[in-house]
Amino acid sequence: MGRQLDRFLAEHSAMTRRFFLGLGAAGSLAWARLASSAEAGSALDKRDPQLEAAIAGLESWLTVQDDFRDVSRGKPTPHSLPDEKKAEVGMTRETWRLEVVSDPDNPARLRSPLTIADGTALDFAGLMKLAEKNTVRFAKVMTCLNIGCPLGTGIWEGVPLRDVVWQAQPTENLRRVFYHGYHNDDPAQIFRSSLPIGRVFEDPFDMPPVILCYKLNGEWLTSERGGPVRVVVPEAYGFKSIKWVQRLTLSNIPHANDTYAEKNNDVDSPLKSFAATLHVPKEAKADEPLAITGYAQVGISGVSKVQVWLHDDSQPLPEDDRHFSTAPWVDAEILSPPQKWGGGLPDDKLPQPILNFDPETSQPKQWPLRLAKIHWAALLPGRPAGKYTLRCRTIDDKGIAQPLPRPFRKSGHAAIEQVGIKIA
Ligand SMILES: Nc1nc2c(c(=O)[nH]1)N[C@H]1C(S)=C(S)[C@@H](COP(=O)(O)O)O[C@H]1N2
Ligand SMILES: [Mo]
Repeated sequence: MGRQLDRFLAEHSAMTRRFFLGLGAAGSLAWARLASSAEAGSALDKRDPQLEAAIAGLESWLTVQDDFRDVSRGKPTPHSLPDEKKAEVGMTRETWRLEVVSDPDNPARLRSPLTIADGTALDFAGLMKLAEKNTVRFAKVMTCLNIGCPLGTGIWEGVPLRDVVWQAQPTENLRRVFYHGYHNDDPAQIFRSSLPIGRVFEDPFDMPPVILCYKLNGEWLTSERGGPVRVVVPEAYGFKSIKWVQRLTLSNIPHANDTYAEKNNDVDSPLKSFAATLHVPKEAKADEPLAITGYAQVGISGVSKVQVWLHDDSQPLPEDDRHFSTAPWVDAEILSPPQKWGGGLPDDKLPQPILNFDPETSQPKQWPLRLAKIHWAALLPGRPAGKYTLRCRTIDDKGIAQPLPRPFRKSGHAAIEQVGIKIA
């Protein structure tokens, strides 16, 4: 709250002053108190100690590479292969090769395909050459469409995928790119994803580019995270971010052909916003306030609010209201960017520059930062003994409450979380 308030006051001091002065004597006193407390950086920040303790216990904003949850197919999973085997099959920086070829079934016209057979495939040194000209970093939460909760948050670093696509010199009949990684040389184990080529060539709005990623939180991408090189698609669920990538196929196919589509997944669905709890007192004392914390995934539609609602289970639920839109929700506090980033960064220093971060201050230019994560906290007034259900939800930047605007499960998790609380 401190830094957020400082920044707010710096940006809006004239307006804020006018507002409080407009309220007369009481207003100008309030202004004076607000301004001096912002300078002192505290007075207004006094939170309930119980809530402060819950906030202090929150997970770090960035996740250490090894602490990401792993979602990898393959028998055996490619990252579990012995080092010699990894070297043999191109899963090390020394032996990695990326081919860029035309789709024989729906050919795109390429002047200069990159193939292992011709000795023209891209190697890691070639990728680093491209990185000298154009290195991209962005913050992103990796979330599996099927699991729903984030697997980890990182600063992903790489080269725009388009820089490599252009090396193949496509000239015509290119509508889609599909790509896969090492799969134990067994076609049945190929896990493929795809993108419209327009998304690769151009970045809509303030989205970062699709990248060939080789670093995470400033360190080489580990084998488990998909190293030496994986694709990372900023606004997509995890299945678009193919690990151990070895081949791009440029195609004239006009529709998605992702492996993930086979299990009824909506493969064109971008990341949704949703809230979840982290700390909830499962058993509490009557009439004592309840300290609650949680996180929210910030999807492409942003997050303008996080709200909570504690419902007495002995009372009826709102009628004909599947998404509880008429319930008495209250706003939680969205916490400012963290004081410490975590994620195993040396000296906790972010690598620079990062897209959508201010290089001077190392702070995100927008908060809540899209495609990443925020934390929130709420202190709910005490309640009489009984059984209760706590629910939380996000409101996006357009004012649309979770689980809308896209409530279907197979386009990604957005269901409203509910947690039981017993008050005795
Ligand atoms: N080659 C390959 N890439 C893959 C997968 C896979 O099984 N094989 N799983 C995908 C899925 S479904 C998800 S959710 C993410 C998970 O990334 P993580 O294991 O780094 O957390 O990787 C994606 N990339
Ligand atoms: Mo996934």
